[in-house]
Amino acid sequence: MKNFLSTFCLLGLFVVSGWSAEHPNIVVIFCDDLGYGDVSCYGGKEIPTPHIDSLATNGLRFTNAHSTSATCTPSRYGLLTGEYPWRRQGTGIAPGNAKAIITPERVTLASVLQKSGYKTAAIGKWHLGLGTAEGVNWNGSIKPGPREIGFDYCFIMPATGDRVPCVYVENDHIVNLDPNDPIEVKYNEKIGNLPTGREHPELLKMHTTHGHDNTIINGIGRIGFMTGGQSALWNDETIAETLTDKAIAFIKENKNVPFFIYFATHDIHAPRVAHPKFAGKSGHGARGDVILQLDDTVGKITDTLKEQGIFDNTLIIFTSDNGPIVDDGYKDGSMENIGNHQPAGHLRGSKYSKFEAGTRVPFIVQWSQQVKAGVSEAAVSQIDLFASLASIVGQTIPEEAAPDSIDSSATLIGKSVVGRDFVIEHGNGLALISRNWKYIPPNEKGSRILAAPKMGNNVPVETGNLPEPQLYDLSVDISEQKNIAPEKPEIVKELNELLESVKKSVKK
Ligand code: NG6
Ligand code: CA
Repeated sequence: MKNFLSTFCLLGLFVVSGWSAEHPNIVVIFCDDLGYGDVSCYGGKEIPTPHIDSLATNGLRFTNAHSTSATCTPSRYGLLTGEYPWRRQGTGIAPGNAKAIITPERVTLASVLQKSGYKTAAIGKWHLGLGTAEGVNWNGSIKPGPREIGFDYCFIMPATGDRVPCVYVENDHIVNLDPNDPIEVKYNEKIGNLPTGREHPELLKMHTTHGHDNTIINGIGRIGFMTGGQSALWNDETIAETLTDKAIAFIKENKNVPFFIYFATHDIHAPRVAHPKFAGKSGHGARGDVILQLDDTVGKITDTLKEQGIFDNTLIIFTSDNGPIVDDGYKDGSMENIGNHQPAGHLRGSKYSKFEAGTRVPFIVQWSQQVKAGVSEAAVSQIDLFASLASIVGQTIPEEAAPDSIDSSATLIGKSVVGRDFVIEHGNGLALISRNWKYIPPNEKGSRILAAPKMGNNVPVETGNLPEPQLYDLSVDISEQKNIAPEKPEIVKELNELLESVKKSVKK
């Protein structure tokens, strides 16, 4: 990439000063549970998302881009380490008191950019564990965390909005914690006297459909138990605003140096509690309202970059950690008010699934100075952000790091239309896309349907598991309706061998 850029410089195809062309600011806006059909630039007609659409109008919108996994923790693990999460134990959906999953000796996307002179920040949802196997000292210094793996600054929610502790962590301490009211967290048993959703459903302002019946914080039952820390509790209505303000402050403070922000929004994960400015405004329940809120967040970030005069040389990647789900455990009006909104667009499946909706997510690259507006059908995966961003900033990756990440920078910035040879999809097992084919290996034992979470109109989650092999021709059947495995045994064999070889070997 460095050579590639220098060639362009020599040809005089762009003129930039000093380091800036090779050290654009990088902002990864990593949304939570945002589906392929949730935003208007991907065909959604019901919920307007003008700021996100503007990124797409001015940038490169990918139609075959995938998160590493169909749930949050593994997806984030893949993006930050460049290693497929299914290669490593302990990368599944983490409880709020999980130890740090990415340990300090690891090389991460953040540490590589940091080494390249970037000021790096993790702002938003973390969900990759904190502390060691001995536990985490919530009332003291919380380590290891993002700052031990390459982030200069962090302002995070330790796990998810629906998991305790419901507090922000800034660098290594809980924000606004009163030492006289220490916080304690447990997942295996109740701790303290705060009421739980199971014992006191009458205290809930948002009821559950499944799970989420442990400690009640702000009238919402969470996963896990906590006590203490009353002055530190977040306010659900202002999570988006708080995180956005932190990102804006970081941009302003670092406008004169290259910076990297891993900006992991809480929107649009459950519990969905929009700010009063957006509550009830979408006509599609809480899920629609927080999509409006997310769009506003994107507008605020892009406006700040413009005001600071650094928008043109900022590489913005807008994407999601996994596909959509309508009922993920709370009665928030999203199901009843789904109307004609299709969170997954025309794709089959949802979050948790290896059908396309599980990992095929919105993915927009905007970098005015380098990326021409357009649409790319190239197959890309978030697993490659590590090697690609390292390449864009001219940083080599140590041999042992990012074993599954391939430099796709030319494709990501639209200089090439060639995508990956294959994409691995991970959601209750593995699937593979190669060329126009989608292959799902047979699975005798895996559950076909998940009992509780639901897509619109109460459609249960289809994991993608079937006892027989599945093959779909995505070029004519993007909705994965016609299994043509029986008619194409040679393709099934080829793709099965490819998948098995990727599982066995580390590609590099
Ligand atoms: C599930 C939760 C769901 C959500 C998910 C993680 C229950 C019943 N369901 O276990 O609500 O939190 O985990 O979502 O607790 S993710 O986007 O962070 O992966
Ligand atoms: Ca998620």
